[in-house]
Amino acid sequence: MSTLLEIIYQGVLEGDQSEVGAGVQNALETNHSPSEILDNALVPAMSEVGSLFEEGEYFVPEMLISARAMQAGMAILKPLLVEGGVEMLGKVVIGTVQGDLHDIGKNLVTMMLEGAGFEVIDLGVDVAPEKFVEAIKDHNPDILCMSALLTTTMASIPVIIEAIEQAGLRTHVKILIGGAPVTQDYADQVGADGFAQDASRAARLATTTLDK
Ligand code: B1M
Repeated sequence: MSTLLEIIYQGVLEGDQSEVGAGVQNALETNHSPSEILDNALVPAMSEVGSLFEEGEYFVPEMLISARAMQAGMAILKPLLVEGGVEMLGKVVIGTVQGDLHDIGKNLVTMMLEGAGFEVIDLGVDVAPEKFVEAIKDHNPDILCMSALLTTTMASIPVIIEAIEQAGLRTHVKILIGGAPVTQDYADQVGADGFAQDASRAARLATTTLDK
């Protein structure tokens, strides 16, 4: 890895937004391509952050700070990647289900998905079933992610899956779910394609789901 890419990598690990921003600018000026910076510095750094989180070395605050540093780099790269027609890994629509206003976990999942190379359309919180259906029609995502933090709002997940089925779109999209009260058993019970217990595992699951 070149020194500049190494600086960006370390900047993400340390959660240093200005170092990552400046590093990305410098790398672009010295003829590193946007996709090289993404694939060889930002994505592996976020993957390392995910591993450190799973090993208990990093906690939610460190992960959030690193994700924001990664996003500082992504903000510079995104228009160039779009302009250059660089293919993202896949497209994800994500939202917190109807009745639920918790978004910290969802935002973290979004950041990890972006860090893994996905284009993510975030519908926000309190998302009604018909909004999820509309978003599938509008954006044609590979994956739909739902977040639920309350035992009461968890019950919205099967309602949303039913609405997607009714709209004839169930086979168009893989459905992954998560949030504190959600479990693998629940995912199986409601007919989701997968469950992830945290943001790092969600990004990994999304990547492996694409291969299926
Ligand atoms: Co609320 N709240 N809250 N709350 N709140 C909980 C969830 C609660 C467990 C607290 C408690 O009582 N101990 C409890 C739920 C009990 C239950 O139903 N089992 C609770 C309650 C009751 C409520 C209210 C009803 C309180 C009230 O008004 N009486 C109310 C509901 C409002 C509503 O949603 N309609 C409410 C409100 C709020 C605040 C607005 C004050 C605030 C939210 C701010 C915000 O999100 N912008 C809040 C907070 C902060 C919490 C706690 C303290 C923290 C949640 C959080 O952000 N965790 C929470 C208690 C707790 O968890 N210790 C609590 C950090 C976050 C990184 O983790 O969200 O679990 P988490 O996300 C993880 C994983 O779950 C997973 O990855 C994430 C990152 O690793 N994940 C996914 C999440 N989504 C995923 C999607 C995926 C995959 C993985 O898709 C594939």
